[in-house]
Amino acid sequence: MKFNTKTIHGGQEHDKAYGSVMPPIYQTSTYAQSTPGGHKGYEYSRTHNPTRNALENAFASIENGKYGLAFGSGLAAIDAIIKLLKPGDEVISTNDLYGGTYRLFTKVFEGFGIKFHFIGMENASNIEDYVNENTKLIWVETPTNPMMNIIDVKAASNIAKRHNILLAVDNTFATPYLQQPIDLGADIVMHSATKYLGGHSDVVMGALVVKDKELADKLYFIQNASGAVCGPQDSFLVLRGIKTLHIRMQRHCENGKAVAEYLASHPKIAKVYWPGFENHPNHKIAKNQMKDFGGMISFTTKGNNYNEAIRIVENLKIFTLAESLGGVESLAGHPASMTHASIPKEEREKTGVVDSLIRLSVGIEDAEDLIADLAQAIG
Ligand code: P1T
Repeated sequence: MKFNTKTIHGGQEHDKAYGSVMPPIYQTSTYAQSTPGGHKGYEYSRTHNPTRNALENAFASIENGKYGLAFGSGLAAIDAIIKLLKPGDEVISTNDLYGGTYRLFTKVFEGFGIKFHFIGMENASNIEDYVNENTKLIWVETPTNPMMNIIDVKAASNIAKRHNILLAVDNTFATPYLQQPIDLGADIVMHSATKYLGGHSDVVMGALVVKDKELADKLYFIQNASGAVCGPQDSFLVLRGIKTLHIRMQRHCENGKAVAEYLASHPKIAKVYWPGFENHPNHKIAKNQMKDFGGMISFTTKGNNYNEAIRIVENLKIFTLAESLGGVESLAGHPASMTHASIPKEEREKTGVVDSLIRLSVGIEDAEDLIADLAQAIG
């Protein structure tokens, strides 16, 4: 099955009871048993739920993995991965990443004795310098949030395999429409399904996909033991969202290109961060590992100050000033005070998250309207 067909049919079967084309929303916490242990495969909805399982099978299919797991948020999915580790273990992570991920790593898991190295991975060979006998996980986000750095997943995977370390890739910005990290050698693919997979800004959810049975069993154990699962209604919504992922992403990419090019030509704009530009430092790697360049863009103005950035995001009318991304509607954010506020100023400024940075999630409206909105807001 090719990708577009998988978004609609991957891992799906018609409901056995009445043939319903979409799985029913099994809004139940528990399942009748005829005798203790005598059940039809479902005991309790933290462990399994048929609607969630249908979604988990879809996750596995679109990411070319074998096993999918759905969680109550993207961070809950990341939390499950880090719970594979023990005190004393070390993680090598990208230094530019979602602020909430950084907060989870530093404010929660460092307290449990796990050590994190945040490093620039634009040159993936840098990873090797931080590997030691305690290194158990490499954490890659690509494109990174919000600087749109591109990390070579295959190169990271070669290092991981050489040292017997797990490689996890946060594929939230790219989605499997653009890149499939398991095919590039990743062990775990993670998503904030809140974003493009759901696609309609109406659900908070996380996803993991793996290929290896032993790793899947460990993660299923954590999913059930820690219990950060999503409900059946949300599972249904994300399953519905995935069915249009390919056509939404195609438009996100087209509009992203139009907006990025407009911003790059604007006399008041200083820098535009988008991997589709030939002068993006890792454009070649992006071209190799991604099918297109997506609809996420960050930029700074020549004025280079906080007040100007705030004025622009407040003036936007079609773009909504909001956290999150990946929905059909265009959103704008100010990372320094919103999504990345939990990263200390000195740390975030090192990676480029300065006070004048604005991040756009370009939606699937008419590009002309989006450009006109930016034009009036920038002034
Ligand atoms: O919000 P949640 O579903 O828990 O997912 C966290 C997360 C993980 N990884 C990446 C790359 C993300 O962008 C996010 C969430 N990000 C936002 C809310 C944001 O506006 O950037």
